[in-house]
Amino acid sequence: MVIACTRDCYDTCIFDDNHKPLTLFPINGFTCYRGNMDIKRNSLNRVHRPLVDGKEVETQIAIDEVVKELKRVSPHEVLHVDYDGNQGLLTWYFPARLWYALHSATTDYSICSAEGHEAISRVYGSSFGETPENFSKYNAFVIWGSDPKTSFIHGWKLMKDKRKVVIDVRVSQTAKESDKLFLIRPSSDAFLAVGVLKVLRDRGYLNQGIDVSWEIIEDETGLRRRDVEEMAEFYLDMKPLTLIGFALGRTFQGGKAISLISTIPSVIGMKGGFFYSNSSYGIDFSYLRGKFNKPSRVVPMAEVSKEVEEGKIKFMFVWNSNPVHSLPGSDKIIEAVNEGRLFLVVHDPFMSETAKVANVVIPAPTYLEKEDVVYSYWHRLLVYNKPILPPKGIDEITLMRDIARRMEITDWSVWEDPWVAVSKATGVNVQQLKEKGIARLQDPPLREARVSIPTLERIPKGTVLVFGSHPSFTNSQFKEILKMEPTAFNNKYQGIGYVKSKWGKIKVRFVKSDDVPEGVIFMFKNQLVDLEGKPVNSIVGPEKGEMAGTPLLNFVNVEVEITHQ
Ligand SMILES: Nc1nc2c(c(=O)[nH]1)N[C@H]1C(S)=C(S)[C@@H](COP(=O)(O)OP(=O)(O)OC[C@H]3O[C@@H](n4cnc5c(=O)[nH]c(N)nc54)[C@H](O)[C@@H]3O)O[C@H]1N2
Ligand SMILES: Nc1nc2c(c(=O)[nH]1)N[C@H]1C(S)=C(S)[C@@H](COP(=O)(O)OP(=O)(O)OC[C@H]3O[C@@H](n4cnc5c(=O)[nH]c(N)nc54)[C@H](O)[C@@H]3O)O[C@H]1N2
Ligand code: SF4
Ligand SMILES: [Mo]
Repeated sequence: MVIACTRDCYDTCIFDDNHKPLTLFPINGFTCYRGNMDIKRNSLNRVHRPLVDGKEVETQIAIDEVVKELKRVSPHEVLHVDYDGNQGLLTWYFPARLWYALHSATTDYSICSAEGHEAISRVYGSSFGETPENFSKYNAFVIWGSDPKTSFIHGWKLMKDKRKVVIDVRVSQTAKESDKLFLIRPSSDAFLAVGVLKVLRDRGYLNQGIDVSWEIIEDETGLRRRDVEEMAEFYLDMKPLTLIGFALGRTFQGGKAISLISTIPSVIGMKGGFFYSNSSYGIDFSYLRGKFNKPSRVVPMAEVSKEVEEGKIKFMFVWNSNPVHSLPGSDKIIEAVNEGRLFLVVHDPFMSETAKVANVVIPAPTYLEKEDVVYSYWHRLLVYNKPILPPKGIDEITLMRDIARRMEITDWSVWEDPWVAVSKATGVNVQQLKEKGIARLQDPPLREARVSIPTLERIPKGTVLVFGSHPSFTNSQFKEILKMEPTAFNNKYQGIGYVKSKWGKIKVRFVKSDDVPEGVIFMFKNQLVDLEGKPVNSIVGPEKGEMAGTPLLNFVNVEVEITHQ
């Protein structure tokens, strides 16, 4: 028997029934701090009983409350917010069928990787890149807007002892253990990529006009022409694999940057040569979610809080996500609940920041407590999870069907056998998967790139707040094991004070660090509650990417005010 970690993570570690990581490639017998602490964490900070207005009630009473409120509003005023708290097909995807059958509003699922999927698909027709097996074939890597030493430990392991060049806006852990860092200004990646392509064009690899001058490239990136030439030469000499980080999709002009970066390997004649996320092939997620039932409308994740404030959303059902922590402008969600303008329901195993303010909280089992099928966005192994601990709470599908029954939803998709749905969506024989525990998904055929150089916009000037992963958390998860103060790393200020944007201000501790250049403030994306308990994302606006609407989380223009040392 095996069990896969369901956290939003490249690696999707697979464990045996003693919770030891398998020696199978690419898990290779090791895991992270969170993997090691999972069993301990499982009993901490749990939602033990359903809560209505903070009071413990029987499950049926909580569901009655949900249904009563749901009947009061129109489908277009109902929004389901679900993301990757658990990467199980039966936890995240299949339960969405209720909300599609109800024709409620849906989000655009853009918060994390959507911008890059779209950007690479515009070049290659798909965003699928190199598999872990192929990582091993490369002798050099370009790590662009990514911190794999922190966020992708098994990928990082495969890069060990290889030549590594990093492009980042601060000195990350990855940069410290690589051969070279090109430290650039926030969101200037598209200009750097165009610079590299300009060198390649001058050397005969590309036959296209590029009308961006060296003065502009140097001004925007903060690099010299010679640095850009050095990078192009690294590409030509080493034919590296480019790891394109999700962080880039959350920058200003991030979609264009990712399209351009993904083009470079093909311009120098490589087949493949990049990796972003491999979730785009082999699983029909739309079918699993029941997207054939049309939602009444799609709300960009960047604008959820804005729509809540405008009164367009009156009922929000959250599972597998912690929007008060993770969505832009999320202080508006808290305000609306407190003022009775929004009815908020949260289904979560843990008392998340969103659960703390919700009208109704329903406890969910963790991945250690339920059956599921788990995939990875890096490797191609599909895993059948069998519970290894007794269940707590009510699982997603049972909850969805309980609500469906009371809403008199007869749509077949809600009542389809989930195992039949999994087999249709993956092409995998479920019986065999259950027996063997692991199946391998097919890889898609290689695709040719369509190279085109877009017109770039100059980057608005100012100090920029950017975010990155912390090794001991996954997004908002794991705070029960490790506590950390919200900290703004920067090269000037020390003490307590405010980070201010045009959307508001947050109180944090400032820590001076040589790893962060002037013009940049760096925070871990796992500490998104300020010193006064307010969401850090209060200062993030509704601006979004032009290709897939990903919020510009890594391009928040800010000012600093120190109040005391
Ligand atoms: N330990 C751990 N692992 C995780 C996660 C976690 O929370 N903790 N989260 C998972 C999830 S949800 C995701 S999306 C991935 C994210 O993993 P990554 O793609 O690695 O993204 P981040 O960690 O957000 O940021 C990576 C780097 O991008 C840099 N950066 C920020 N802005 C810019 C820019 O404009 N240009 C360039 N070139 N660099 C920039 C940051 O300084 C940071 O060092 O990791 C996953 N893995
Ligand atoms: N400012 C800023 N904001 C960001 C980012 C940033 O870099 N900066 N990063 C963004 C990124 S990359 C991402 S991916 C998003 C992530 O944003 P979210 O989707 O909000 O991710 P988490 O914070 O991990 O919240 C997941 C929730 O799911 C719950 N959960 C876990 N397992 C289960 C389960 O089996 N069932 C149910 N019902 N619930 C479960 C967890 O307890 C947790 O409360 O945040 C984004 N927000
Ligand atoms: S969080 Fe990532 S590295 Fe850690 S156990 Fe889970 S899949 Fe493995
Ligand atoms: Mo993410």
